[in-house]
Amino acid sequence: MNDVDGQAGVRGRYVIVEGGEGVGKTTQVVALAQRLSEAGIDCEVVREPGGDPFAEAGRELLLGELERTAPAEVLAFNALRAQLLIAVIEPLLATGTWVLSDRGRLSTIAYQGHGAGADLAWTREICAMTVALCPPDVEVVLDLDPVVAAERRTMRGDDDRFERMDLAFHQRVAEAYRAEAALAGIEVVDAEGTPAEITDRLWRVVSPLL
Ligand code: T5A
Repeated sequence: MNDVDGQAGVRGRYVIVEGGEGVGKTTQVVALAQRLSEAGIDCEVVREPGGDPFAEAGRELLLGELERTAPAEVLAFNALRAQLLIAVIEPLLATGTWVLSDRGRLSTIAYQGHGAGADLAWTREICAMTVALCPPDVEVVLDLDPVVAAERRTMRGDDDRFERMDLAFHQRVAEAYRAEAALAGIEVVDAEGTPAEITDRLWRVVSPLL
């Protein structure tokens, strides 16, 4: 479906906030949702992996400790993404609701491709095929030194299997986000500062969609 559906009215926008562990994605999608609501926009926050009962059950499996190969992880994250896109996001957009997503395909490319060593070209292709089911209007990457991000997470203290990976893994992931963003022309936003300062930076990227 295109931007405007003559019968259902204006289509909602699909915004993805990306970045490594603890950079502030969850904090920021909630803050952006509040700003959009204040601007009179209906919006919903979703997360990957997750979003409906099937995808939330898959999230438990993927964030759990069972051994798996990197290619299996690529396919599993994309299976849950397809569920979220078709069962949750597309219907919301069709009714004019905006969707703010905590993570998307760049997470698979950064974590499973650059981080865990799945073949990059293959991983990008699988992700591209999945995303084609319902492409985002904008993706934005929050960039923060993994050491600072780890301090934020330590203060919170509930790490999952990916968060427990060593600093070298998180450095690879952070560099991967910068590299992939540069390749795809995706905006990278500095995630140092107060939450309100970061929301202002993100708003400059998101508000042109209004
Ligand atoms: N994954 C996911 C893959 O490997 N491949 C994939 O394809 C996908 C989709 C998901 C995991 O799955 C992996 C990656 C992940 O490991 P998750 O819990 O959804 O896990 O994602 P996380 O990134 O781990 O979520 P976090 O909650 O750890 O990080 P956020 O959302 O970036 O950060 P947030 O907002 O929760 O903030 C973290 C802490 O910092 C504080 C917050 O209050 C919180 O305590 N904070 C700040 N402190 C100081 N200054 C600021 N500006 C702050 N902003 C937030």
